[in-house]
Amino acid sequence: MARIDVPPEHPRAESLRIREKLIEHYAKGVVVSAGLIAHGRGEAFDYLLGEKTNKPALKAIKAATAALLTARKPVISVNGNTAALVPEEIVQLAHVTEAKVEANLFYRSLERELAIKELLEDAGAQKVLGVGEEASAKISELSSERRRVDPRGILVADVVLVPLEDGDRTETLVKMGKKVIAIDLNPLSRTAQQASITIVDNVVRAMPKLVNTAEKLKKKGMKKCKDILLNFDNQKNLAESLTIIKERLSKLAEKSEYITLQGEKNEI
Ligand code: PTJ
Repeated sequence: MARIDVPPEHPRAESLRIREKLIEHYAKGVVVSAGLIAHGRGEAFDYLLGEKTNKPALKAIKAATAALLTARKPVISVNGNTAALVPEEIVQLAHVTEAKVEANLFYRSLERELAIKELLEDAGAQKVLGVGEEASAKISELSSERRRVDPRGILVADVVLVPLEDGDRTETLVKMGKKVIAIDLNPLSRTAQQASITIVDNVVRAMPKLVNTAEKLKKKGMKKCKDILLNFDNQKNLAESLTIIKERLSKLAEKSEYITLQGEKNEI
């Protein structure tokens, strides 16, 4: 497979490094080809959002950590793209919030589950649920392979974090009475619309911030977490993400210039 060394001075070095990581994990059997397509879709929305964690995403990150910290049985659901991009942060977040980690794949195969398990264990995970026969429970309302879950994990969870998800499962988990936290760059996706808390941000930026916020919030106690949750409105927050895109595009159209991440201004 043709590979490139990303020159550090390349204006899109970070974006290229992320792509390379996904391609590398595609070759290892962790990421599926549809995962590469999904990433391209995410990148397009990231451009529209200005490739940074915006205010509504920060609000959702706070609410998400509050939900994880107050949960009785929190679970972080891991798919191929997430395992490839943020394995260490998954383990760190699970540690701070005392959440379980479960592999749950749309394109399910034992080989992929084992590859993801190994990747997460190399990153420090003690236990990865949902692998092979351990995913012995079924969510009957779901038709995709995601219906197979671990009876110690997603099945009994009260809060589930689902980065890069498809809409069906989010809807079903919410119907089952679970609080679903989504990380999705597309504020219009069914997942984003159906989740209880939607973080409209790139998983590579959102996950380290979730870890950091959880560490800080944990010290402030349960009352603070509950107040944050009471004051969070997901639909309002999603509308704010859309407004950010709208206003950003209007400004760019007016000025005919592209404002880069570093705040430099380049003529288009
Ligand atoms: O590993 P598997 O088998 O479980 O499959 C994983 C994929 C991602 C292929 C599967 O869940 C899928 O097909 O997802 P969708 O329906 O393509 O949705 C993925 C969503 O994630 C889209 O709304 C993308 O905009 C969004 N997305 C892509 N990359 C990122 C992202 N959101 C946050 N951070 C990203 N890096």
